[in-house]
Amino acid sequence: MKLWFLFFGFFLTSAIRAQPQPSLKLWYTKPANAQAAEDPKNGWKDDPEWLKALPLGNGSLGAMVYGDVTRERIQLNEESMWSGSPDDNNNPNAFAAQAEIRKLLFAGKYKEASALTSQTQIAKGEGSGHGNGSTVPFGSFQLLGNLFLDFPKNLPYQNYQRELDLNDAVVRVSYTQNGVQFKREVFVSQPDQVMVVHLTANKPGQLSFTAQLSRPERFRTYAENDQLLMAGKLSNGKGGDGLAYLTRLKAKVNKGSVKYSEAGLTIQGANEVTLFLTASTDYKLEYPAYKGRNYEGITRTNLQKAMQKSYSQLFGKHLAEYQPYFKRVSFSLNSGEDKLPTDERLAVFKTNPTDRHLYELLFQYGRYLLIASSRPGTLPANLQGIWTNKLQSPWNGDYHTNINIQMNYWPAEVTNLPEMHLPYFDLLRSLTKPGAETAQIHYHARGWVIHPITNVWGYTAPGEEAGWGMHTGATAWLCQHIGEHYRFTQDKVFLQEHYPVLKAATEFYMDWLVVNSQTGKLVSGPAGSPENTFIAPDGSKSQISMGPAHEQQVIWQLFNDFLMASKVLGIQDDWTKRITQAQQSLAGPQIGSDGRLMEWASEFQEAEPGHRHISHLFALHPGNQINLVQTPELAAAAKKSLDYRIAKGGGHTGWSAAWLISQYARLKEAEKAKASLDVVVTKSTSPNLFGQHPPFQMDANFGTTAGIAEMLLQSHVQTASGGVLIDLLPALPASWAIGRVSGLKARGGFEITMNWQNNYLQQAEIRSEKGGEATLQYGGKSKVVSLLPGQKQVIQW
Ligand code: FUC
Repeated sequence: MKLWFLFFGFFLTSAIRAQPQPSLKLWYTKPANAQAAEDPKNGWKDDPEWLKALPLGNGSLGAMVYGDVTRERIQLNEESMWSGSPDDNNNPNAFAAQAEIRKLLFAGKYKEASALTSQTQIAKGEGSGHGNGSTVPFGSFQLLGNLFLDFPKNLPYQNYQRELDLNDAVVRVSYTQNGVQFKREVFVSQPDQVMVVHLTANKPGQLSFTAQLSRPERFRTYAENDQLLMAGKLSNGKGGDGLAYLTRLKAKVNKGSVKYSEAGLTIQGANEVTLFLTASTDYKLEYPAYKGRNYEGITRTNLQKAMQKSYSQLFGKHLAEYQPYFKRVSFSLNSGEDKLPTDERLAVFKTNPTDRHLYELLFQYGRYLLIASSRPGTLPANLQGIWTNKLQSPWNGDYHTNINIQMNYWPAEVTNLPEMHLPYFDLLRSLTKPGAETAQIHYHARGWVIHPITNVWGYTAPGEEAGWGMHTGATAWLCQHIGEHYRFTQDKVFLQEHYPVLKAATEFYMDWLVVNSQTGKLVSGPAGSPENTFIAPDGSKSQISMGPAHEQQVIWQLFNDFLMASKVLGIQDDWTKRITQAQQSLAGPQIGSDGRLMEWASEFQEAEPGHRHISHLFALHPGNQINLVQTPELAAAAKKSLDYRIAKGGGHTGWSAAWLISQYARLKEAEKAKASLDVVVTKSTSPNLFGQHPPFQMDANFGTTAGIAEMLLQSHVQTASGGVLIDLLPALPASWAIGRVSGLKARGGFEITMNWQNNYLQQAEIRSEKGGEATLQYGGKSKVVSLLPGQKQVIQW
């Protein structure tokens, strides 16, 4: 057994022993083919070359850089490029049928109950258009367009390399052609709200090209005041125009000439060129109009201001804003030098999954992508982050609230990016008003409600099909993030501001829950267990029941978090008493006759035993109602459920496999967590390391980063006295024998840095943001640490 050293009273300022930092580049020796045809109308079919292009973003402006030599293509995105418009989807006939549906369900008449639910509970109108909503009011997230740079010389080239460096968020392309070395650097600046493309050559006068802006539909380009503009209006889904957008492009050259015309911007014989691109729409996240941003003025001012700065000034400001976020966390598995291009690495991994560098890279890539798609003040990251090359993105590139948007934000707190979480809360708050209308009309209930999908237009009605559309648990699940943001940051002002959102959610569920007269327990329903189907005793296949485990668990968590928030804010009143009672009366998790955690209130046969959702395991992760310390029997039942799901083919989509990493990590099943991680890498990762459902879906990236963090650090369990229990390296697989991670966050406002050798923790540094006590745990030993604000302590294990 190792010796147990604890140094108290030493507040070391020196960092824990450093290890070489892994290179954090995605790099390739071939371009993505910018000439390949793509199908912008079909989101369900990925375009293979697009999945080789490299993503950049500042939360609102996104770019996919192909790095092709003769024709560069930078595919452009803007976060609010949404077709559609606000719509009334609330169904006034819903409420009248609910009592009857419940009666039928309690009587075991699932067939009749499902039929009546389908008839009466679904959205009015076209809902999401079955995930193809670009031409209906729901709308779709769409590409902004393309910036093409056409170079006249189609000559052979050598020494080609392109890379995305996560350390500075720059895409670099370099090659030699005809004895001249060419370089391109592209980044999207947050402080200057501009995309910058910098082109150089090592001989004078070598840069000549034409730049064009285009889009598959609804655009015109024109030259004005020495700018190239692309403008248009998207479809509002009701036969008219919706959002208006504008893109501006301007060049600065060293020597040579620039000419602007309708056809494009032409550069002749320059030594060095810097292109500046700004873009915006008139979208505003403001119910009920969602319009009114001065997009013309914003794009003009941003462009003018950026043009006044030198390239190095712009780059310096970009770095000064980006790096403090990114560099908060480092992660090394001692992987050695990075000598293999990323796509080749990935190909090797598929047959020999031992490449530790890919884990390092994927972990940091998820953090990078979150910074690039979700900065303070922007819309939150959608199903595709902010990157789509489609007019019709799969599932409309929307916000799915039955796992997907939540998974996007799982890495935010633990990997020390709480600011990137803020757009999620902006969206959440904006949904409470339309959600209150839905609660009133559908359920005659107080508070607010949302179902499994939403968009930028305040969609809160159920889906257009009852099976997947009756996810009344989404409100509670979304609200879990309020509790988590507070637990990690200890930010009371934030908690105060979001308390009304939590409280209104509890009001909804208090009106929605009913007593099951057979058990006396409170149950939710009619409701689905996200998107799973059972075979009812009457032989019918159904998704609707009373009290599915998932709903019971998310409501338990909401009540739990509401009571935690009330306590922190010093609120104890009649309502907190009622919620305390209601939480105790909720039907709780049950173990079936085969030892598995039950997904529905009765032991139904599953129509799809390997279903991708594991909604009934919410309580294990991301919730904390079930855990190894306080509820070991339920945790064992959850493990059986997980193992069974996988044995039957579960975890087959990117996000689903990624969720399993965290689930197994919470069970301290290190090798199984790693096996799920390996599934994500081998089956659900594109050459540019974008996650795959398939098609491309970014939650797998975010879920992977969160899963790796969960393997390294956990803090979801409370000690008997209500304090924070911090588990160090709770699920470290054998092959990760040496490593170091710095800057991870634990609940309670702590920051942790650790290194390990021979699979054994060497040192852990704990730093407290706001002061407090935590119990650290590793290798069967635990130690209580008490720190003042800003204080840190190093512990040798
Ligand atoms: C969820 C999943 C699907 C898909 C969609 C966007 O509802 O069931 O697999 O990821 O969202």
